Amino acid sequence: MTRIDFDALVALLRRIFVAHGASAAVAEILARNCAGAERDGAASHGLFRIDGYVSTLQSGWVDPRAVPVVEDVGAAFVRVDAANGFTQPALAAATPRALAKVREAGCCVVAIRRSHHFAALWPDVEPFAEQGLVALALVNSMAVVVPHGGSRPVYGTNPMGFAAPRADGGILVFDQASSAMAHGDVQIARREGHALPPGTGVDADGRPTTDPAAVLDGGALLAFGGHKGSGIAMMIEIMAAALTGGQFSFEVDWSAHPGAQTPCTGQCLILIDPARGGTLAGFTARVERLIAQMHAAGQDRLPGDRRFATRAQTLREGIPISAERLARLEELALG
Ligand code: NDP
Ligand code: PYC
Repeated sequence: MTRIDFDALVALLRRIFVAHGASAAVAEILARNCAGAERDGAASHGLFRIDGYVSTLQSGWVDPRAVPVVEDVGAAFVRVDAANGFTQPALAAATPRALAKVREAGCCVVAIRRSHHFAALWPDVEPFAEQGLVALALVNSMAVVVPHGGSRPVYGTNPMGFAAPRADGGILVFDQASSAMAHGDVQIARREGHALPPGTGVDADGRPTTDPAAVLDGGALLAFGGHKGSGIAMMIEIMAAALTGGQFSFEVDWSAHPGAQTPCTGQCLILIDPARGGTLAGFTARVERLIAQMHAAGQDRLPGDRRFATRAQTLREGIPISAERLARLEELALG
């Protein structure tokens, strides 16, 4: 194991994306996003994803030079056609308009379609909470999750990311899949030879299994929390696909692009100015009151605590990386 500085990792990843056809602007956004996940110890969406990005870029499934089209469609509604590009550049293109609308209307919906999301969601919501806003992001992915009581996959692993400002200028964030486990973590379990916890997935015959290979090769994941998580996965399909004009997870068909891994679907982002419900200080004081009760009840760890602690440590000491992985990244950067 060696360690790499965050900026050096961003620069290396930027070279990989550019070497595989991305525009400079897209490469910069994806490199920061992926390096940020590795910096935060978010293993399922950090460097582990680079081979998947490269394989997808080589397949011609995504346009890494896409220029998103942002449309102003209402007092508090921005619509974005990501033009078969990645979601994060589309969100970046929509952000100035969305923030102007939040300032005017107190809230804004950003509906992104024809977009590829292959990353964690917290980078999509954290910057807004850092500006004093409440942010909720919903994304659908590819059909690998069986609806409750069903026998074949319909939903994606459909993550949701939520962030809110805190009184000390920090933020409270949670970000999770609506499947019992993120698909990336199932792939990591297979690679590392770990069994899955019971209740994670089923095999090709619909039988419960703890074998990651059985889930990945013809089987499927279950939603977290039985019918309740299944309902949330359904809601996310509606918000991220029906509302935005993106594809449902079950509509993603990459069969003409062998090697493609990034689902082309949609994202719905809802931004709210909490000061409109009173004052920002009043809102954050209420958030702190809730957190104090959670701690008093025995919850030591808040969502986001582990990531923020890892971030602080890796920014100080560098991001751990194996010599083998670093060599692989250097090789990919040559194109
Ligand atoms: P986890 O189950 O690892 O974590 C979910 C949330 O719970 C995090 O905010 C985490 O905080 C928090 N948390 C974890 N353990 C505890 C605990 N003991 N006490 C309190 N809070 C806790 O997330 P998932 O595996 O479900 O998802 C991983 C990532 O995969 C997410 O970033 C998600 O966006 C991404 N994903 C992306 C998809 C896509 O289509 N792009 C699809 C599915 C998932 P902390 O971060 O600090 O650990
Ligand atoms: O980990 O479930 C996942 C996932 C799907 C798309 C990107 N990540």
